[in-house]
Amino acid sequence: MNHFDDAREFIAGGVNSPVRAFAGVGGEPVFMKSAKGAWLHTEDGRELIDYIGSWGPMILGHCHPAVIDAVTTTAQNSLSFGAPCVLETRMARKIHELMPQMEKLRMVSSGTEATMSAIRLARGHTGRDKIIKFEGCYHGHSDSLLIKAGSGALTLGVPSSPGVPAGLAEHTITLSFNDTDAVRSAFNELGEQIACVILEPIAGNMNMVPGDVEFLQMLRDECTRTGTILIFDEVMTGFRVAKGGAQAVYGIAPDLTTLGKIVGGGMPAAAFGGRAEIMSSIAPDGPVYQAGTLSGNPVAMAAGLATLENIDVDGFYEDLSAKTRQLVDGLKGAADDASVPMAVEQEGGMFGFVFTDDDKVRRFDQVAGADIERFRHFFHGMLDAGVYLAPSAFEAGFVSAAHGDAEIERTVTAAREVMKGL
Ligand code: HOZ
Repeated sequence: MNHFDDAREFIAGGVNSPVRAFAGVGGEPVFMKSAKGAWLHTEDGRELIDYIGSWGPMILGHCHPAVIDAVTTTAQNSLSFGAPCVLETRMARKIHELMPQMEKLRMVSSGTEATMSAIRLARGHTGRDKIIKFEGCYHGHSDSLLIKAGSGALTLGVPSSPGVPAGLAEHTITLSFNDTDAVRSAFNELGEQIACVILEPIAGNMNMVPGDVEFLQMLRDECTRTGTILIFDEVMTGFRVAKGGAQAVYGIAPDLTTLGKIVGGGMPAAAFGGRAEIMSSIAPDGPVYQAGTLSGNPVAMAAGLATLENIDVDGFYEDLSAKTRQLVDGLKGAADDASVPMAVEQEGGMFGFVFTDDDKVRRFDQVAGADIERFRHFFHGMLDAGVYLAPSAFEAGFVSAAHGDAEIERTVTAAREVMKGL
C-alpha cells in the first residue's frame, strides 16, 4: 500500500501541513507509526534518528514517561471542560517563573493563534494599524502575517499567499532581517502609526538565523521611544534555546511574547502574554476580543506542565547545548573534510546548516541564495542512512535530551559518507 497515494485521496495535498509533503526535497513523505526517545519508527519498518522532534515540542524526547503519565492521568478526569481548571493557573505560573516578562498570559491552541492574537492585541491596545515584520520570519498563517513569510510558505515558493486581501496587506511592512537602517527609516517615516514590531529573535523558519544583538537592542529602543509594542515570537525558541528563551539569551525584554511547541509538550497548546498593562486590554478585562473552546485544555496543560517541569532542572540546558554543539561541530567537520562549503548555527537545542560560501548567515538573501540542490541530495542521503532531518532547506533542526553520543556519532558518520558524494 502507498500511504501517500491513499492520503492524497482524502487529504488536500496528502498532508495536514505543507512542508511535510517533501515538496522542498522531492520524493514522497515518510509515514510515521510510533516514536520513542530520539527515534522514529516508520510505517515501512525503518528506524530513524529524529532531528525534527515534531518541529520543536519533543525537547525531552518522544514518549517521555513523565509526560505520558501526566497525559494519561489527566485524561481519566476529562478531555475538555470548556471551563476554568487549576492546571491552567499552574501552567501560567510556571511560564511566568521561567519567563518573568510574561506577567500575564493567555493560553491558546496553536502558534498561529498566539501570534494572530498578539497582533490584534497590539493594534487594539495602541489604536494603530500598521505592523512591521521581517522577511523570512514566519509567524503562522494568519492574514496579516503571511506576507514574505518563511517556513513552508518559503519552501513552496509562495511566501506571500493569495487570499490575503490587499487592503490588509498594505498595513504589513516587511523589512530585511538584521537591517538596522531599514528599521530606522520605517520608524522615521511612520513613527507613531506602527502598532507593533514582530520578529523571531532567532529566526528558525528560514533555516536558523540569529538576530544581531545590536539589531534587537535598536528595535527595543525604537519601540520604547515611539510607544510601539515589541513582540518576540518565541514559538520556536521559547524553552528551546535557553530556559528563558531567546529573550534570556540576549537579555532584552519584549513587551509581548508568543509561545507554542514546547509549552504544549507535544499536545496542541500555545500562549501569548507580556506586560500586565497591555494584557489588561484583552476581554473580559478590556475590549480586545479573543477566545477559544479548547484554550487551556487540561490534557494539553498536563503535557506542557510535565515538560516544563522536566526542563527546569540543573544542568538541563548545559547538556542539551553540549550535545547539539557536538552534532553541529561534527557536521561542519564532515563538510570541511569533503570541501563542501557550509555555515552552521547552534543555540541551546536548536541548530541550522546552510550550504553556502559565507562564513555566517545573518540575512534572508544569504539563505535564499544558498545551494538548495545540494541540500536535497544531503537530505536524501541522510534519510537513506537512517537520519530524519527537516525536509526543507528553510527549516531549523532540533536535538532532544534523549539524543545521546550513540545517535550523534551515528549521524556524523552518516554525514561524512553523504558529504563525500555531494
Ligand atoms: N511550519 C512548521 C515548521 N516551521 C511546520 C509545521 C508542520 O509541518 O508540522
